[in-house]
Amino acid sequence: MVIKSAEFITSAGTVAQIIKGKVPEIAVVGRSNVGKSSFVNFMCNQSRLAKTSKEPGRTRLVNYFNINKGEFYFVDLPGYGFARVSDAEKQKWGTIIESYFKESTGLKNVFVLLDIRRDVSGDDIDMLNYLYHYNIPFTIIATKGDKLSRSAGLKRKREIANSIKVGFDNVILTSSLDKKGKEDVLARIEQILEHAKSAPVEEPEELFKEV
Ligand SMILES: Nc1nc2c(ncn2[C@@H]2O[C@H](COP(=O)(O)OP(=O)(O)OP(=O)(O)O)[C@@H](O)[C@H]2O)c(=O)[nH]1
Ligand SMILES: [Mg+2]
Repeated sequence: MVIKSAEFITSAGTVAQIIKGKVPEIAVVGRSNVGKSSFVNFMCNQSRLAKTSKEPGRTRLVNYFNINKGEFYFVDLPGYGFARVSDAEKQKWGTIIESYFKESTGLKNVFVLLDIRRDVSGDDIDMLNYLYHYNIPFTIIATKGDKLSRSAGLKRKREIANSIKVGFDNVILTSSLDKKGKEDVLARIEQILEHAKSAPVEEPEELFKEV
């Protein structure tokens, strides 16, 4: 898998604007400031495709990026768990994230980004529980690997894997700054897209039917 081209398509801020198509989508979620937009740029070999910021809360809409002219879409979502926004605003972002999960017809996998230095938060656990509950496949990506030495990074990777009860190899360690981990992520994307081709398409109504 090689990312040859990446273009911004559109932003969605309302349910009606969420793309309901057949192109496979890989969504990127995580706490505000964890490095979602930087991750998209890093993976796409671009510096300003997705807007990034030192201030948490930069991304407020669902942003779609077309990878390799329709091979798949990266979907950069607003962050959660940012303390300094009002409850009303938090609710609005929560709503758009949830709307995305419910309305998207192309979603194949959710990349859940976790800061390598931080303990997994209640919001992260809520997100993982949500994905489990609705049977949405996900991938754990640890970000900002450059902030720790190699050995400290591996130790934290193990702690994160243990705390969310996934295998050590199921956490992909990356650094958008040092451009590390790209091959591992690309291999994962290839796997996801291969699987999407062979798996039957599930209707979202079925996916979200309460059991
Ligand atoms: N050291 C380091 N800093 C990073 C890395 N990735 C992102 N950052 C920094 O983290 C901050 C937040 O990055 P963003 O990519 O905007 O984070 P985000 O998750 O999209 O944030 P929201 O859109 O606000 O939810 C910026 O200052 C980035 O430069 C990384 O791999 N290493
Ligand atoms: Mg962002």
